[in-house]
Amino acid sequence: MAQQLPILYSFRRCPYAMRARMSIVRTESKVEHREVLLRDRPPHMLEISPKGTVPVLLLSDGAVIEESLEIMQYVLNWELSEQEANWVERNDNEFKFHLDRYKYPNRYENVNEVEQRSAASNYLNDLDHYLGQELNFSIALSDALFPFVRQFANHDRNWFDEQAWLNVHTWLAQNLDSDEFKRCMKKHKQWFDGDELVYFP
Ligand SMILES: N[C@@H](CCC(=O)N[C@@H](CS)C(=O)NCC(=O)O)C(=O)O
Repeated sequence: MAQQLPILYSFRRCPYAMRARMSIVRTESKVEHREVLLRDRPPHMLEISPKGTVPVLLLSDGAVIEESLEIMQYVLNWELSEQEANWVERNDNEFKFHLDRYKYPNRYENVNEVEQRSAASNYLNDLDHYLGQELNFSIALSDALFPFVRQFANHDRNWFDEQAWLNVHTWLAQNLDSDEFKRCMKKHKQWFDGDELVYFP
């Protein structure tokens, strides 16, 4: 039987998976949802995407999209402007690099948590400035970035709240309070082959 809906392999707390799910919520599209635990990834997911990261979207025609940004682009039919591409690039590389080291300094050698937080803050200073002046900040770009800023904020919420990033605070709060984000964060049980189909959102 032909596969009816695209299948999304996802992990609730993964910021890359969140951005992909946000694009699905925004467009009112629907997928078959398979919740993955990273330590116990389903063989079928590894078969279609051996690199083993989430999210992965398997389309009805058998095509596999295994990069979160490409899933967003596909779902939203989104062509990034040069400026948008620059922000995603900074987020996924520079900011994510420092975010990981800020959250888990013990996983790396010679890493100081406070230095990493300060390096990550360069990005947030610039983002705050950009949010303050850029009226054309697209929802797509916003969704591509905020799950990562959420992670940073949650690591030490008191410290984050004390920082003078007024635009970032407002922007993040609006996203976290949104109905779309609540739908995006719907809880699912770990998926096993043979389970009854589960849909998202
Ligand atoms: N470049 C990938 C990165 C995805 C990614 O690293 N996801 C994490 C979870 S948040 C993961 O699957 N990690 C497992 C691993 O790296 O083996 C994307 O944008 O989709």
